[in-house]
Amino acid sequence: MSPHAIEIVPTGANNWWKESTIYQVYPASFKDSNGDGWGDIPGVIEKIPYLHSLGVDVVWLSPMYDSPMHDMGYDISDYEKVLPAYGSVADVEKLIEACHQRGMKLLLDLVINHTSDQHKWFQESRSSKDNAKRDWYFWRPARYDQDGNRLPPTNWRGYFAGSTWTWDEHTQEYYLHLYAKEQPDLNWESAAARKAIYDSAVRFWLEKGVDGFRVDTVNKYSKFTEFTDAAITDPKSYVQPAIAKWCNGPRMHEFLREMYDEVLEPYGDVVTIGELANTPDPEHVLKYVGAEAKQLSMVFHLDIGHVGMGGLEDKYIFHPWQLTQIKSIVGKWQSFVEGTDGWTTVFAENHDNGRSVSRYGSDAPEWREISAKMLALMNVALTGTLFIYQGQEIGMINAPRDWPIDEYKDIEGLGYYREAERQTASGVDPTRKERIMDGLRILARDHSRLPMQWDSSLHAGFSTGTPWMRAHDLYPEINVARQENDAASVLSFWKQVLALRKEHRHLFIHGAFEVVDFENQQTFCFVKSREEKKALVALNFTPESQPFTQATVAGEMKLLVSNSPGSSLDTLQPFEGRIYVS
Ligand code: TEU
Repeated sequence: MSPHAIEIVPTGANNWWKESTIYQVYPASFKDSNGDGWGDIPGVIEKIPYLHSLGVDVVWLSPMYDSPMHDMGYDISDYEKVLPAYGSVADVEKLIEACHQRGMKLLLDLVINHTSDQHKWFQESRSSKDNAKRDWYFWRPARYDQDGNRLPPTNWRGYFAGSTWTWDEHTQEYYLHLYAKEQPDLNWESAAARKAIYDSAVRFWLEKGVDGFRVDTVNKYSKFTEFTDAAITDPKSYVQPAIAKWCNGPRMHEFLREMYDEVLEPYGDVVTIGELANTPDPEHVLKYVGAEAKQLSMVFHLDIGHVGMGGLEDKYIFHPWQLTQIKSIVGKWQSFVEGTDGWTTVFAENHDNGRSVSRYGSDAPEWREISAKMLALMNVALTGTLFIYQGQEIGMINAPRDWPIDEYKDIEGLGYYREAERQTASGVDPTRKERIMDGLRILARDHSRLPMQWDSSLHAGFSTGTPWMRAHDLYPEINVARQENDAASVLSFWKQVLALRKEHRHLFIHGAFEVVDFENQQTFCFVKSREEKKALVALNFTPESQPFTQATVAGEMKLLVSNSPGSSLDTLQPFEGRIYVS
């Protein structure tokens, strides 16, 4: 049995995935085995022993399917084929075996709200209005204004800026895409389309032995198909934020239950982690993740990633945040499962967000390691399934602030930047271009997509070729090789605290959460409790010493771990984190 074997604590349903530590691999940037500048599956296989030594139980592999890569693989042209730069289906089967032989598991990314416009389904659908697959996507006629100018069917603004509709000259209709025009939305109202999705995207890989899926944009498959205009909230623009028009639509739970009953359940305890947007009501979330709902195992609540962001139309305008915002978000999604048959997730980073040290700690040279350890303590002490993103375990940070926009590759951030360039150039919003650039330096998805930093050799040991994206300038200082044998490193600290999380799983994975001293804007203290056991977690989110307001309580408990050993009981050092137990 693997040393990381997941012994289930009897709390509610015994599911293997509740106590797992899941590590997200972004294949393009993880490890390039053949020197073409792109990460690949053989490179992931090569690093499975490293992940196993870290204490990882499950690997979540972001999309590796064939794709034109407009959205880095979230635009899939063939669910049953692997992007040639990443390898082959046989390579994925070898990866599954490499995980399973170590008692680990492998999850894939399930992207079934949309396909690539190069998928054969869309190519058929767009070929003619009477094609059998025409209704596998959303096609609608144009509207016209009083001057006869053609307009899209609705005024909806997409996630990547611009309209959610693109005109098709050949069949003289618009098609819907919430994301890029190269990502047409599948019409889940079509039973034939759903069956094809289930067979090609889900069953094909379950038959290969995958253990579950992270489910992309999980609550957007059922649209409000009346396709009415969104309210005008941005008078400077024709297109308007319209997220409520496509999130949690009328058949959403029906579709997910159908997929569970017909596709997933026959394969046993297949785990599904939904990416759930725009669903602030915990009661509604329980309708997705309650065991009795038989839809999803758990979901990512994206709120933590939104700290510091503007609204949908201003996602990349940075807003200074207060620690109480983080306390509220963490507390909400820690507590909503208590006393229910639901489950929750813990994460601080993923491929869609800036690095947590840069966003919530400090990436200043003197603070980046200590704040990385402080954030590690927060993550390992929280209830739910824990997710770590590649590089988080060594304290990777955002790209240097002086990198120009040319170093940013992500379609979403570049969409916002180009739109801001136009608005600034036209005088509509003279400062928007600079404000968006400032926001991208903190919030851009690119920051999590720089090559993984393995060692101090050229390109951080990621590739012997020229990486598709520039490696961080600090890779000689921040890399796995430099940290693996350093007991004081961020990597060593993560290994230590992941083991403590398993040792004290009753409290850390299953315990009830309660924040204390909520109004304190410098320190975040919370209690985890289960039966007679209790843990007190104290986190200083500032680069200054702060009074430890819970010192009296802590004095009655045993210090389990600190990132600043030897500090005095009543004062938290800069970015100090401590966990006490009793
Ligand atoms: O992201 C979805 C996504 O980020 C938005 O729908 C999110 O809800 C919004 O930005 C508010 O935070 C997934 C993938 O993670 C992302 O990489 C893809 O670009 C996107 O879907 C399209 O597949």
